Amino acid sequence: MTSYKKISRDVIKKADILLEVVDARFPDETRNMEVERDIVRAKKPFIIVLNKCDLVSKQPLERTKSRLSKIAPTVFVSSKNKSGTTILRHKILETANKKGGEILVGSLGYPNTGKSSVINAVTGRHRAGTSSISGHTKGVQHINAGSRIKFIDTPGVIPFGENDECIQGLLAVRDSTHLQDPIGVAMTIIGKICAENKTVLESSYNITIEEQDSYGVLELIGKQSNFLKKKAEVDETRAAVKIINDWQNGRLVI
Ligand SMILES: Nc1nc2c(ncn2[C@@H]2O[C@H](COP(=O)(O)OP(=O)(O)OP(=O)(O)O)[C@@H](O)[C@H]2O)c(=O)[nH]1
Ligand SMILES: [Mg+2]
Repeated sequence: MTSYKKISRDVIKKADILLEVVDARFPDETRNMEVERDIVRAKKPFIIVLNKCDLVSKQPLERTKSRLSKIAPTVFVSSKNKSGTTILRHKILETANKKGGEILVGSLGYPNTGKSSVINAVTGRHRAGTSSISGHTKGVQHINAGSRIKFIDTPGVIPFGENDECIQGLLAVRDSTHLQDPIGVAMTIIGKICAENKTVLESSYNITIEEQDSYGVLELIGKQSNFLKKKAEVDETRAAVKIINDWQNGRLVI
């Protein structure tokens, strides 16, 4: 068995309840069916934690929450703003459904989704190490959160597939300089934002979006930013890098 599967299955076996920590901006891509299947197979309850909810506005967040609640109890949290943490604490106590004794809570998810930050936010202390550079948590770590709750922090054990460069870009696991196809990643970001609320892009880049597709919007942003190559052609790569950096640094709130 690969080591990630071993860590993940060990944690599932040990824990009374699991948190699947996903990025609230793209929850579907950061959920992992295999992990969810393993949890269900082990007959353990789990909660989907939509973290980084400070980067998503209320309406889409509520929509995602009610959609995912059909799969498992879902809460949204901003570890950054420490919001949603009391609700999560209550949800853990309620979902674990354990009378008395300690509740061991395992946290699982892709690298950089904020697994350690969620634990710190609920604990109220910086006990789990965090970093903007993915792969920060190296081993499994136990953290006491008081009132019966004890967390198991894990490294981002879910591996990316061969074609997951885009998710790695969205999760800031790879920065714009380490992406083979920054234009593709930027177009995905544009597509996601336009599907929810194109005014975010219009006000951030001072543009007006009419009928353009994602590539057209990218060109518009490049033009407006004055990113030009020779013969006054738009430098799409430079525009893509700017958008990816803004997304990765939390400057684009959906
Ligand atoms: N805007 C925002 N950023 C967050 C939030 N939670 C975590 N982050 C950022 O996301 C990055 C990763 O956070 P970590 O808690 O280290 O993530 P992790 O999942 O434990 O990462 P690994 O241990 O490396 O797999 C850091 O730059 C955090 O500051 C949040 O609620 N909002
Ligand atoms: Mg971590």
